[in-house]
Amino acid sequence: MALLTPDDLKNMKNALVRNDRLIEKLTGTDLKTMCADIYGTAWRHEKIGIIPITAGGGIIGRFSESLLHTIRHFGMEGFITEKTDVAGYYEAVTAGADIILMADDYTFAAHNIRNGKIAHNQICTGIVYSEVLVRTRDEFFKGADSGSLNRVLAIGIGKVGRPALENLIARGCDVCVYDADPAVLDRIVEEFDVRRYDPEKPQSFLKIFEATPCADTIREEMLIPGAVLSTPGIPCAIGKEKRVKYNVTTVQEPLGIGTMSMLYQVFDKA
Ligand code: NAI
Ligand code: 1J1
Ligand code: MG
Repeated sequence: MALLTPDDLKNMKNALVRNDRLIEKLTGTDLKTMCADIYGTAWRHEKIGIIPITAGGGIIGRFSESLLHTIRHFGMEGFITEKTDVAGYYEAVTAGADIILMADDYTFAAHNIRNGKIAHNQICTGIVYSEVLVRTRDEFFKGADSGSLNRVLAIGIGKVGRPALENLIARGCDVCVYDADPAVLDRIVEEFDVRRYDPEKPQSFLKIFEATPCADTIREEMLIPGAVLSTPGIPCAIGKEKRVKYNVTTVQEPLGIGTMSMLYQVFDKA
């Protein structure tokens, strides 16, 4: 798995504000309201304990701080433990945390220790970024061919892309899939009722989901001008030049959006 670097998190505060506004512009609700609606849950002043974890690649600079910033930005309460790992876990629970956030190199989890619910970052990230496309209002694409409104191109069907694909299908989208690994692509078209993107017969889209660790995965021929790209992938799937040329609206942020999706998944039902 591609791990975040401190550099990826440098501008996350601005990115969070910008993307929250953008989500509201596209879907009509802000990120928090959208997450509450996806999972049917509500925040009831649960306290969130963030535990820095030293296992594997170790502490990532700005990681815990970015999580704390995210929850406070959205008006929630939390703290970062002084100790790490198991000592940090003990500290979080004894200090009254209701929900634990912690990540090693394989799993970033949110665990609600009151109701037992647990959430996985890759799954919740796929769900929330795909849901932005599902919820983007038709009016946003003024004058677009209405046949394109339900079609989504999904690029990178890995641990984030798969739950995104499942969500897009469950939400009734007509999905075209692409992955650089032919074995992955074969498996996906076998398992799901989706079409394979054929680079030899290019098709263009108004809605694109992307979750790969590569830059520049969006080819010009994939884009209808005015397209919306919802992508958790780092680095960004599209460069500035193409973004401007095709007037692409891009939802992308390195950590906070997925984290909000995890928290709402583990909150109690509304
Ligand atoms: P993964 O390795 O499980 O899946 C990536 C998939 O993309 C693979 O199937 C791979 O074959 C495919 N791929 C690679 N290069 C490609 C290319 N050039 N064109 C098309 N497909 C290509 O990775 P995972 O866990 O799904 O993460 C994907 C990305 O999302 C990573 O960059 C990760 O850092 C990022 N991420 C971002 C989060 C956020 O909140 N913004 C949260 C979690 C992950
Ligand atoms: C490691 C997180 C690795 C990622 C969202 O506690 C710490 O500082 C480290 N152990 C955190 N996972 O980078 C994933 C999570 C995007 N990428
Ligand atoms: Mg995110």
